[in-house]
Amino acid sequence: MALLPILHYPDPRLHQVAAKVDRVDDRIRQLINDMTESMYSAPGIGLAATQVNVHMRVIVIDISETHDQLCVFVNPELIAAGGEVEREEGCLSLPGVYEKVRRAERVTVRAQDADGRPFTLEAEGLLAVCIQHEMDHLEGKVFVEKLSRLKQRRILNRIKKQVRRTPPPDARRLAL
Ligand code: K1U
Ligand code: ZN
Repeated sequence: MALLPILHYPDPRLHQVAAKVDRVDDRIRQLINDMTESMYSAPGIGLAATQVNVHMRVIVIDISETHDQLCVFVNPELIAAGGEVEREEGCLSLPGVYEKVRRAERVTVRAQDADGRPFTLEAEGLLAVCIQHEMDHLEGKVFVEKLSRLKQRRILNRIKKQVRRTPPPDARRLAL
């Protein structure tokens, strides 16, 4: 298994729309394993392939504290959605940014598992929010793009300031 580097907003590669997976083979299973390890290590409760610069429709989610309830979604499709909730979200592509976002309260998703077997899942609460957040990534959408223009501009300015304050990796090595 390998830890995969996660793209950070506003990297334009986060806006690429992911392609359908034709066949769930060993290459996809390797990607699923690497994404799972990267998600747990970050730590996070979800990860979309887009975030590791692989533009295929693959998502991993585990909202448990014990890291033993992994859900794998290949080619996820939203087949039903209902209700409305506003909940604080984070994103591994925007470290340190947490904002409230409005989404459907309940979703029904059809997808394939790591063996290519189709399944349907009904979700609510944090799992439903996380599924929608990750499916947005596959469409090239990042959660802050659901916020007002003003909030987006403030977040972008904060990120730019952080980047200016952080020396490049080579300079960091020399400083050690
Ligand atoms: O897609 C991502 O960037 C992962 C993101 C998923 C997510 C979190 C909250 C609401 C919607 C979607 C994260 O995992 S951010 C980190 C996080 O929420 C967390 C990290 C450690 C423990 C518990 C939560
Ligand atoms: Zn995210």
